[in-house]
Amino acid sequence: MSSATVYKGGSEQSNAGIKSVRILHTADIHLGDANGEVCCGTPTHAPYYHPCTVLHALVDYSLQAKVDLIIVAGDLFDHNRVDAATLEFASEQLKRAVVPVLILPGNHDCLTPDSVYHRIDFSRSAPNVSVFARPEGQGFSFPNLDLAVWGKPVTDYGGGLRPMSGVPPRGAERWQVAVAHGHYIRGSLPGTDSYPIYHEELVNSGRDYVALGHWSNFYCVCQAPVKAFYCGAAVETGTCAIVDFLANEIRVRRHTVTPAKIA
Ligand SMILES: [Mn+2]
Repeated sequence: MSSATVYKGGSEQSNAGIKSVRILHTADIHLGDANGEVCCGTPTHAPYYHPCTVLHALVDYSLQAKVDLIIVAGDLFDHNRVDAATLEFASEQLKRAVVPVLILPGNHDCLTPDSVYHRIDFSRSAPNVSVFARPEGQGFSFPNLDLAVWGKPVTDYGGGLRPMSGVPPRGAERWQVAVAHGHYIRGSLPGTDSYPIYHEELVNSGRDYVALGHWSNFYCVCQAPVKAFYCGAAVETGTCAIVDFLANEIRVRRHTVTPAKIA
């Protein structure tokens, strides 16, 4: 795929046979929210997008852009009490994406005993969807993409969890990705933010790309040796990140979908 790919800085010959991989990285869609009071109490932009139209538009774009994998970096759902119709809608849309979809529970849809993720059985309704369900963190391997993704779900509302602690060493796959939902912190300011993701944890993660969620805006927090990006809260900005894993580099770009707005 990606016939437009231009390999720079290396001989094409030596790159022959290395398949490029494209990921759509989204977060903070907040399905089930009807009030616009999303993203940790921060006032949203007005007008804002209806979460359902955002998910629909993201899936449309994933098909158009021919992505290989979709990562939802937290807060797909606005809360753990979303109704059955919302769950059904989520399944329908994610199934429509066809490619694998990985969902990380965030602080809104955290993996508590009454979590929304215990009420939805994607294995029946959308078999291409998987949820990070192990509190200590979990890896998914995609041998056909030569890529693996590790993520640790948010498991409570307390804010003490460190989403990027305990990342295991790199696996055998060429591309190593992590996904985390929380606040990026540069330097050491303990206790100032909930779900802290420290700069050093990113740098030392051994990953090639870290897909972050929780912040409103598309934002690069680390370029080297690890690329770590917030994709933006989809329900507020309509943005997602398109990540291309090429032979010699990883390219990240912002894409904005244009769902219908609510006045
Ligand atoms: Mn959040």
